[in-house]
Amino acid sequence: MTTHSATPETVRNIAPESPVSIDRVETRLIRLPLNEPFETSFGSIDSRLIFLVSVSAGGVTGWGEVVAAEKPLYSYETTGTALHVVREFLAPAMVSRPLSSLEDLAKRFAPFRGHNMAKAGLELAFVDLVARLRDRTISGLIGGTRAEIPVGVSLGIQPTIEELLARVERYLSLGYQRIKLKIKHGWDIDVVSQVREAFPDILLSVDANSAYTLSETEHLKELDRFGLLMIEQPLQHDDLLDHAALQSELKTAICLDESITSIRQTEMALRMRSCRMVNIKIGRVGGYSQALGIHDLCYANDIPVWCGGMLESGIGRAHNIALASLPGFTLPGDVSASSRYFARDVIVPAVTVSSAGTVEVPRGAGLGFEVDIDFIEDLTESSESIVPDA
Ligand code: OSB
Ligand code: MG
Repeated sequence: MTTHSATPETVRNIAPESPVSIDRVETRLIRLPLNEPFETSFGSIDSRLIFLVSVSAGGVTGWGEVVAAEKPLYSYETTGTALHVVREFLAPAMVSRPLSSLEDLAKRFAPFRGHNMAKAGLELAFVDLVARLRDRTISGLIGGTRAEIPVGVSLGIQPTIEELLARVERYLSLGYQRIKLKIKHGWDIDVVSQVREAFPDILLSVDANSAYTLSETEHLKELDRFGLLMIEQPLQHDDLLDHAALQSELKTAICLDESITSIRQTEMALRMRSCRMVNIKIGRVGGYSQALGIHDLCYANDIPVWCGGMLESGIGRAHNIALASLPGFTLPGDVSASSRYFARDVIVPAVTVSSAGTVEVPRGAGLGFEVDIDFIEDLTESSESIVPDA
């Protein structure tokens, strides 16, 4: 296998026509209740604290979302650490002098280690701003080629197998093209076996969110008999080595989620053959600058990618739709309808899924959805502004 270094900046110039001075960065926390609890191998939540950011320049505003959760269970970042890092380091760097491009912004953030979700929130808002300033869609700006994207749904651990089977049935009837089951010890082989028996022909995958270790290889090999599309992140959150060993023992493709945190980590995963598919989450990798490079690297190496989700509000969801319009996103993403999680979304119209299991890539400038600022104002628990020094 050959790995080419991805240099998306040289093929995509994500830049305003002339350098843009950001006159305000605004952070907001809002809480959206979930339609039903969402349980994974690392915990359960029944509402989502959403961290929105907006950046303004001369009366035009771009929107982004920081996908960190309240507790450091999926990632070490939390809403609290991200707010700190945005307020103290990233937003001040962003407003310190005019920005000429996404690459310029990414370079300004690079000295600060980690905190990818915090960085991503601001990159998203900047890319929305640039797209609006240039009257382009984000999809068009980043090189998207799809008018609609294929989507699947991620189903949390349920109290009973009957409840899981009912949900699989419901989401298939709504058109979703792929069902992903969250698994953990005690909710794995038997559950997958029963779902597979009831639905022999569907695209089915599982996501362990790092619940297992390499010593359980024999146990995980039992999953090989169900014809799964993939096994997502079975082992440790930052591991590549054990995943490579496990992949060599499994027929089923491993897909990495948590372990893919940068272009460089992806390069290592491909060279080590730690996986055969990659889940790209813009937040986990630090924004568009890295997400585009990971896409390009995987595309050049025939590794299929798909867009992961973090129970985003419509703002993060709209960015995911734009990202998933790139040519390498050949697998259905975790980009469900707004109504999968929320009674009412913060964008208009809400994201909907067609009966064919697709989401349309919007054609309006920027995110392509209207941000429902009145609803956001009503929901806002706290907000802060960062402005340039006078
Ligand atoms: O591992 O993909 C994951 C949600 C929160 C944290 C991690 C994950 C998930 C999901 C839900 O699977 C995806 C979505 O529908 O947003
Ligand atoms: Mg996952």
